[in-house]
Amino acid sequence: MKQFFQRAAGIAAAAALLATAPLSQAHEYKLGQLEIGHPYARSTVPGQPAGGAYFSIENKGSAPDRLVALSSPVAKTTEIHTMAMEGNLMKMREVDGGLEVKPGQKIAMQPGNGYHIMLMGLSKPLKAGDKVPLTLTFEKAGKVDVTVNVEDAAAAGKDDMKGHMHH
Ligand SMILES: [Cu+2]
Repeated sequence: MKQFFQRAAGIAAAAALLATAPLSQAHEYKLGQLEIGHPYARSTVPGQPAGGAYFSIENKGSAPDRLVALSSPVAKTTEIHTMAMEGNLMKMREVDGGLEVKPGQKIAMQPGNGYHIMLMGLSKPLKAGDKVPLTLTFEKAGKVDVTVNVEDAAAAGKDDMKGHMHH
């Protein structure tokens, strides 16, 4: 697994420079005091082992919560990743212990920087227009099922798509 991330890191660096948010119809989900906004994933090409998924989490409550697990039938494993500068390289790594959302905080995942969800071991390519089920588990609020809209990665820039090819 370590090797996998090291190989991915260099490619991910290029993606960071080219990120733009795709335009599409918004959809959102509520779970207690949490709001999950517009889950979407980037389309992948055949043979691509992993894809990125993104959404926003807003905590409207007065206590922190934590996204601790995710699962999807299209991926063998699903991880929360963060991208950060290490020296002069942008690297992605798994977030240890889940992703905390503080009261009043809104975390907006996006391609190229900050957090994203990595769908690893895809059973088939994600095609633009596909709808993919994803289950989010929060430490306190529990589980919520959302629908991830697959959007055309090429529409946001070819180089950005390459950034998530992971090989
Ligand atoms: Cu990743």
